[in-house]
Amino acid sequence: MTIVITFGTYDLFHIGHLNIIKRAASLGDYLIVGISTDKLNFKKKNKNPIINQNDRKTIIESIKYVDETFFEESLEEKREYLLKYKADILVMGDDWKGKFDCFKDIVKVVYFERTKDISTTDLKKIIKEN
Ligand code: C2G
Repeated sequence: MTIVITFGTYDLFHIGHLNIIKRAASLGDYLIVGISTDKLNFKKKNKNPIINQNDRKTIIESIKYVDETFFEESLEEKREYLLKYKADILVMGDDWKGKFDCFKDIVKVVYFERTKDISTTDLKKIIKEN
């Protein structure tokens, strides 16, 4: 069985998020998604997500391509998560290109091209302007 793992915040869930989840699932038999906690998100981006971590997790675990989810508490623990969940493939969008190459000793690392013309940041801007 090939286990695929991917990570993200998935705030204001949109088609770019769905596309990468679907593509990640297509690489293996079992897809695990690590959801950034609100605290980790604040650390990464200096702001809180609009949707809280429990709701973001509930949304992700309801997607038919997703088999399991967990909270990603810290970026520094990525190696531990990969080992704990026995991942074979790590998938991320290419905004993270190269950043996870250090895990190539334990998993295959795949960066997919981001879906164009959509992001949580853009959505927030559009909502604000309307
Ligand atoms: N994504 C995408 N296309 C978009 C927007 C996002 O392919 N238009 C991908 C990102 O590249 C990422 C995933 O969707 O792989 C989740 O994106 P974010 O929620 O922005 O994730 P991020 O906050 O970058 O968290 O440990 C890694 C981090 O937790 C990733």
